[in-house]
Amino acid sequence: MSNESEIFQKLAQSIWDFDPDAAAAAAKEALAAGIAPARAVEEGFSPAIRELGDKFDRMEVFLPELVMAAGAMKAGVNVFEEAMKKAGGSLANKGVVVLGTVEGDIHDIGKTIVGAMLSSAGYKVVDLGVEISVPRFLEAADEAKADIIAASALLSTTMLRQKDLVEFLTSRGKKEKYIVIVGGAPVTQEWADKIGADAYARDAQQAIKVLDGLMATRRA
Ligand code: B1M
Repeated sequence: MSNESEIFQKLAQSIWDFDPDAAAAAAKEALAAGIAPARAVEEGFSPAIRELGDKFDRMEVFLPELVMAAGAMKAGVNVFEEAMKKAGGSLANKGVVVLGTVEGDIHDIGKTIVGAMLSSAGYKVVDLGVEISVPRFLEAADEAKADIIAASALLSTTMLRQKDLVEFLTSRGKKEKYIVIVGGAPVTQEWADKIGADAYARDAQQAIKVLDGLMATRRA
């Protein structure tokens, strides 16, 4: 069996090769080697896709390559998602999360990882998908009797929808009813504070930590 650094290398290489089968195989190898999905994503897949994102920025690769790389990453993330769902199935329900990527934004890989990690940590996650309008977040949260609304944004333009979400909840008198957490590559703690969100997380692991803390306070 390969050692950890060889597995991280295989995870990254599958993204650079735009190869979904290799990504799924490397993800299975990581699980079999006992590497936590969060580490495999953060140290294997993510640096490779971010490097491609930087090359895209410098016009060294173009949208088709980014789409193919994302396809490979999604195949690998699906393997982790399944494993994490199984792990979370037997845990106590820590709370209900309604999760989505905001309107105008189709980036869903990070959002899916956050959802899978929250499930594996014992939250019930209702993943609405991408391009979720502000009213839809609230409608789904009311329907699911959610505790938490989680909004992901990957574009500096669509971050503004997170602000709209908080304003909408306030205008409907629902701001205190839900914990609002925001995240995504351009999002910062400063931004979360500025728009009045209850929480910010830079990655899935931190989302669990922050939400565990807020839920404990809420239930105390
Ligand atoms: Co897009 N894209 N993209 N893209 N893309 C970025 C975001 C970009 C930074 C690339 C670049 O130029 N360097 C840039 C945004 C620039 C900006 O706004 N400042 C960009 C652009 C410009 C675009 C398009 C506009 C390109 C075009 O069409 N000309 C277009 C937008 C389409 C749209 O949404 N309307 C576009 C399209 C695409 C693809 C379809 C090709 C593909 C997405 C496929 C998919 O998701 N199904 C794609 C990809 C893959 C990327 C990059 C390369 C990688 C994103 C990713 O999956 N990262 C990205 C570059 C980058 O981010 N550096 C880029 C891996 C993932 C695990 O990390 O998503 O950050 P991330 O999630 C993390 C954390 O952020 C956090 O936890 C996750 C796990 O650790 N997190 C949360 C995420 N959500 C959270 C929510 C939380 C808490 C934490 O609580 C609610």
